Amino acid sequence: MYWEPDKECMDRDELEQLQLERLEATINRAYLNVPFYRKKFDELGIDPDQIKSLDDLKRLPFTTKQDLRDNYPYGLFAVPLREVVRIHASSGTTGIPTVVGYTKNDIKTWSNLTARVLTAGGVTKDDVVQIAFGYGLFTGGFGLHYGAERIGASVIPISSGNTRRQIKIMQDFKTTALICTPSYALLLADTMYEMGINVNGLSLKYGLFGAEPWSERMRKEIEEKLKITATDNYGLSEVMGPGVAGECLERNGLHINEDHFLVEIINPDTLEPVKPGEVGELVITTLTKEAFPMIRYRTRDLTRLITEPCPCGRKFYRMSKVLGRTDDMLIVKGVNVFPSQIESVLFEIEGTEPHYQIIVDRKGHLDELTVLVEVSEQIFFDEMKKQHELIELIKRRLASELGISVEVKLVEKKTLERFEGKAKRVIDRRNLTD
Ligand code: DLL
Repeated sequence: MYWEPDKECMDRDELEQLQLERLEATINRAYLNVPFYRKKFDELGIDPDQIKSLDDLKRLPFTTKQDLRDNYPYGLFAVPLREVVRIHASSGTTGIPTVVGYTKNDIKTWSNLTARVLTAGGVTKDDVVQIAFGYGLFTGGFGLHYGAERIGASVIPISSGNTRRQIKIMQDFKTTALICTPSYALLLADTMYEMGINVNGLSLKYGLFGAEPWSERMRKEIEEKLKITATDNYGLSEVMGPGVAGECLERNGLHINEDHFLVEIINPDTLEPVKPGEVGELVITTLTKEAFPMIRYRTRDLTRLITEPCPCGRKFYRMSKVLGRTDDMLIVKGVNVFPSQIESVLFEIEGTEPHYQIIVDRKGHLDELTVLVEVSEQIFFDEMKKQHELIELIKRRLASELGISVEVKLVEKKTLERFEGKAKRVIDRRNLTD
């Protein structure tokens, strides 16, 4: 049930003591070995020895993705390359990738932390684990692979893509746990139905999904279609990859591995901490990383902290499912719109499929938001009047949720693009027409 019960069920006092010791060590290591941090600390007149409590963390500067880019490729490494045994990178959207490194110890820690997440999601040494995350510079495949091996599960490192082959292997190798993005899980499920495969004949029990936001509706849909228990897990390459946080079988928030990561939730505008339990941007400080320590990294991910005890017995605080990213936020007609708001409206409406696409355009000087919604065949071929009613209903609901008017188009099942990795649901055409 637990991978490291002495850590995962640690008392808060003991945990905070450990966090402080590790924080002091991390700050010293960063100050001594990374000129970028030394310069920033010196500019602010901060002496690492002045950090004497967890609260003192607030005095330290934030680190952003831009800092990683400015120091491309190895500028933020705290050890010489000789000690680095693995390098990963994320491509990002702006061109310059962010590069991260791991020492031998970092890889050990990483495997342990993904082993925790996998165990919390139900995986044991008796499982056959199909890892359909990409293997390569992306951290998803390798990160979870090492954890699953550490547990002693039988790992199928199939990587992403080739959906029909995934399904054949799932059948023949008797896969019991599937690991990929939630959107790929849905694509696998839909392809199975198309191929006429009876999912009851599969051996699948658990699905561990992450690397992109997904709604409770999507969880329900995946669980029903694949007949599994689906948990969410979170991470980002800048601070490690998968293994930062993961749900237990209660499926009510993701336990953060707080003995390795110190988290804060801030208001992204004022940069001040939000009130306990409020939604804000997650900021992470690594506590044990050797090659690539991160101090107050602004993740851009929006979530809230859940401090109430979890019935599973783990003492680590949980974070709610990620609600979106601050940089996913669209400003349409001057109003802030998050794709997750649109998804949650569609969730409430009967007859719509979990596939949608958001298109933002500019006609003249006016922004226009169009939501394409897949609907069941029955509705698509229904009489015009019924379709019209559905469109009007979605429009009304969206307008009241978002505060702006939105165009809605119904599209036939399977017309919108499907994804083997992270889904891309927003197309912003405004730059092209500006
Ligand atoms: O996506 C690491 C990962 C791999 C996590 C496999 C879980 C499973 P990056 O490619 O660096 O790393 O992307 C990190 O993805 O800042 C979030 O915006 C988003 N993200 C990751 N996990 C979740 C999740 C990996 N469970 C970025 N829910 C993060 C929502 C997630 N968003």
